Amino acid sequence: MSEQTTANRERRPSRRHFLQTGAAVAGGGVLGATPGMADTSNLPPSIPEWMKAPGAPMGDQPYGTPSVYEKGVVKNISKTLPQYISASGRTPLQELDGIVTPNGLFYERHHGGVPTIDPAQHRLMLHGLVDRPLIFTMDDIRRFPSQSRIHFIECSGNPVYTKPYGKTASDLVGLVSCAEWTGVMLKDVLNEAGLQKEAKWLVAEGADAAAMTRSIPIEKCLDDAMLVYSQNGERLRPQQGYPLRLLLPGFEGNMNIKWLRRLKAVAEPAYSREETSKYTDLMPDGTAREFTFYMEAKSIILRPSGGQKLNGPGFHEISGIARSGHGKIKRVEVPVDDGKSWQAAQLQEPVLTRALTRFRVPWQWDGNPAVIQCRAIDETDYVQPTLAELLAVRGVNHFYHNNAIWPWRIAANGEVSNALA
Ligand SMILES: Nc1nc2c(c(=O)[nH]1)N[C@H]1C(S)=C(S)[C@@H](COP(=O)(O)O)O[C@H]1N2
Ligand SMILES: [Mo]
Repeated sequence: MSEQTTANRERRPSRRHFLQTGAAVAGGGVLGATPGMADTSNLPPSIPEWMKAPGAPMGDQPYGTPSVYEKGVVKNISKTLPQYISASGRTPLQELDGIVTPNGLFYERHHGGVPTIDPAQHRLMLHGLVDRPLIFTMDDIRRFPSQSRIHFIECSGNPVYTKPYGKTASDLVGLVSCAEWTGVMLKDVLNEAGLQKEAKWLVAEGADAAAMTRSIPIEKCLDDAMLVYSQNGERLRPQQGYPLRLLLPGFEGNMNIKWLRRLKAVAEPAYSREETSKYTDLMPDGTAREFTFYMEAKSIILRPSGGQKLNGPGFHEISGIARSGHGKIKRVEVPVDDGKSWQAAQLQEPVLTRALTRFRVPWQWDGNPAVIQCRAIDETDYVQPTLAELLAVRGVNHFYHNNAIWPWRIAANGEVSNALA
């Protein structure tokens, strides 16, 4: 936190101050009184302290930050990985609303750290089976017609099958985020170079120390693949691939090459490390499933979810997110009648292709221990499976591509925990 924001915070009365002042007030019938908050001087009918003097001057924060009361809403960063070799930071999904992930909370996954790239010195090289090999500056890229589209990106290890599963939704499936991306259609750039008919794949390479390299089928490159330079209206964050990233809507996160420096048109895939030793799945018959491009339909309840606590029986809204690499979400369902049938949740508009979709279900909790869960159905009519169903097909050596239904257990005291942990 900068010195300016620290100073700014100290000018304001802290929340802890309120929480520490004196004994709990009896909330009885006082509209708006917060249980446990002794100081009621800022509550109706009083004029709150923050109305009695002008607020902080605007110049303090030329780039805004969230309220000081929201400073706990941050990325969930793994302490166990060697950060400069392999690092991940998860989106605090259960703290967010809607479908767009704020840029500061977009999940991160790096294999060689985050490079600091001067956009003036960055180039994209396009070569191989093309009529005219080309090298583009960032200005050259920005001269192509632009497009803005909302899409999710998700790591295919979200969650992996083998690790102990986390406590919160973020621990479990925080390696997914969604943004409005702006850039250019890859097909327009390929047309400029003149793709030869033998070109069946593009090998994409990142300008990080990992030189992340993946082979992309040409059909995807000529469909909705983009070269993006902006994320939710501003330039990409360094963590998301500044100044240029390959966006492959619906494909596993790993193929969305960040810090994109090279595209080579080829006849055969490169069989790089990331598509052989990694990001393939060992099947029960001993063969490895390779090139699992699309992320299958998936959903998770975020409210209530692991680590949260219901403050008593009665009405609670169940809310969560769903997505499918194959297109739009058609339905999200929650079980009713003790699991004998499923009921459709309300989908929040807009329901976009290969984007997060928010769903809601009104729910009455009777105060007894309960299990809540949801399943997504996409426009191809694929139904999100249970973990048992997935394991039956894929065996115990599978690692990536886990899109199982994830139930939460609610205890009689309202505490929510991971029902499969
Ligand atoms: N150049 C490069 N691109 C990369 C990676 C990387 O380490 N280097 N990580 C990949 C992986 S495994 C994922 S899941 C996504 C993560 O994107 P994000 O950090 O913007 O969330 O980027 C992919 N692209
Ligand atoms: Mo990933």
